Amino acid sequence: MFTATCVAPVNMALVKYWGKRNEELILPINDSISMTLDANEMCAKTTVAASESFKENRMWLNGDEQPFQANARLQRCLDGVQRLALAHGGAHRFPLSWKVHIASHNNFPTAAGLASSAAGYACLVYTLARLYDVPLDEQLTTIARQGSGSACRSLYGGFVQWQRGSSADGSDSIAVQLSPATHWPNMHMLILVVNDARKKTGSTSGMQRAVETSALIQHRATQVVPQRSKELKVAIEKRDFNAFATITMKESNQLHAIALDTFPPCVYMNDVSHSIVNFVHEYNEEAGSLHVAYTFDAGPNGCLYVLDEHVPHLLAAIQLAFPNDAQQSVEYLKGIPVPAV
Ligand code: 2P0
Repeated sequence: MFTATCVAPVNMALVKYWGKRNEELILPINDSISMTLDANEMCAKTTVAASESFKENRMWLNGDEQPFQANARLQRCLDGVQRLALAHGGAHRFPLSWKVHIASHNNFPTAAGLASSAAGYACLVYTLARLYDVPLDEQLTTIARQGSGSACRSLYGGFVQWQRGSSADGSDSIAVQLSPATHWPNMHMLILVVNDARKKTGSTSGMQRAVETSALIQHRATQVVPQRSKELKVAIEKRDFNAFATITMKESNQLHAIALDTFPPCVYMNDVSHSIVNFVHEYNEEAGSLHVAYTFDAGPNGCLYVLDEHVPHLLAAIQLAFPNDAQQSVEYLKGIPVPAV
């Protein structure tokens, strides 16, 4: 038996991926940019074993067996990595025909809008690549993308761009690292878990419905995102927190505006999410400049970006604004330093 075990962290989008131009190949309608968390914090951990004695491919997620054959994305990731292995001269240690058993665990809520599929599929594809001796390069990101779009960004640390690409086969829809986490070492993320229940409308169906029904989404993809992506890359390069924060918050707001413009609408943020938004704007107003930025994915949980020097003051203000005895609301709060690579 041969085995490989890897961990992959979640990434949080700054410029959001929302909408596909090809559902099967998972090709997006716009570029997206994200920041990857420390691999020791919110992550997926996957072990893959290959053995001559296994009768069929099997997969367990958080201890529960998942139907393998019925999961086209899972099958596509396995086929994709095996194809790359063949292109690199075949799996060197054992025949590619051997079946695999895959066990994956998330150390955070699954499908609560906390990028669990991003970490999960990135981890699966990377672990398969290790097992079959396939190198991490842009081709591997195209396989992770076919597991879950945002997964291609979790193959790299730091700041990462998923390029939309223009080819019909998706070969140029790849993730590239813009800069490693060490480029902006005092950048922190705080995750505010408002609700860790499984979300009602998943991202895949939410964005599909948006492409079909939103009058605003094409304007966003063609007129807004290209400019914002350019500006955010410059902000990251210059470590310009003010520009970074402005673009990030506007991106979050536009994602949720598109979700509401979808018919029937997708409502991901709740009252607590909106009070976090208000809190951040009031906090920045009092600070006299932008000290903190929020972003919300397809769920109610908030992600705050803040520089190291402002973390203690911000944490104290959050605890005052969302006191422990008032919640249900903010159940869990964790500072996640960006790792040194
Ligand atoms: C993102 N999200 O850029 C955006 C922002 C959620 C909001 O990527 O259908 O789970 O598997 O490609 O990757 C969530 O979508 O969707 C997502 P599929 P995915 O991070």
